[in-house]
Amino acid sequence: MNALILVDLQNDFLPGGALAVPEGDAVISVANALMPDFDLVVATQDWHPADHGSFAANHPGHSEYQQIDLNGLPQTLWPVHCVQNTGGALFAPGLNTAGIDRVFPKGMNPEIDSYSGFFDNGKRQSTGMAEWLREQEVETLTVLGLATDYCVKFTVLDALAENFAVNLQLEGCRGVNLQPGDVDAAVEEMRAAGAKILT
Ligand code: VGL
Ligand code: ZN
Repeated sequence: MNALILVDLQNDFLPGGALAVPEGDAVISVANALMPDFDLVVATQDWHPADHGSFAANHPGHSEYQQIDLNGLPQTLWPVHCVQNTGGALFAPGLNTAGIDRVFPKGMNPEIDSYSGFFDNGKRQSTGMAEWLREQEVETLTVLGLATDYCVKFTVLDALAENFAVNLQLEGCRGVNLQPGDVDAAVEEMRAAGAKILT
């Protein structure tokens, strides 16, 4: 079985959103076009409580995009984004959500961030996605979404560590590039870890 993994195709990551990824809207049509080619389509959804520790607003004296230590892990402080039950957390309006078989929310624990769709950043808790994919007898994952240098990267690296074969659909990805070159470095890291890069 082949599964398509759609990473965080949510309003806050699109132009005009709270944590807009440049050209993030360009990947929606890529996602819609690929869905019919897969046995299963899975979406991850960044789904934070308002008091989440990754939000700069919850750390007085700190600013957005600063790095801090959050309960023992390095944490980039982000603008408030993808708060549960707000419009910014909804899937992109153009996304064919009827084609999605299963959604895995992540980032609900205010004490720790969760870039990957599989585990939190400390690999302490599983979302259940790996177990579910194995139950469906999925062996190969094709991953696309936002953002290449954060949630896509960590989802791909965890998928490889969980022994799935992974294709990265680059045309369906856009990144943040907080530092110039971050996206290229992320793609190289995924390739070196065993992902097949599709362009
Ligand atoms: C993401 C930063 C914070 C992502 C999520 O989807 O890549 N990035 N939360
Ligand atoms: Zn987030």
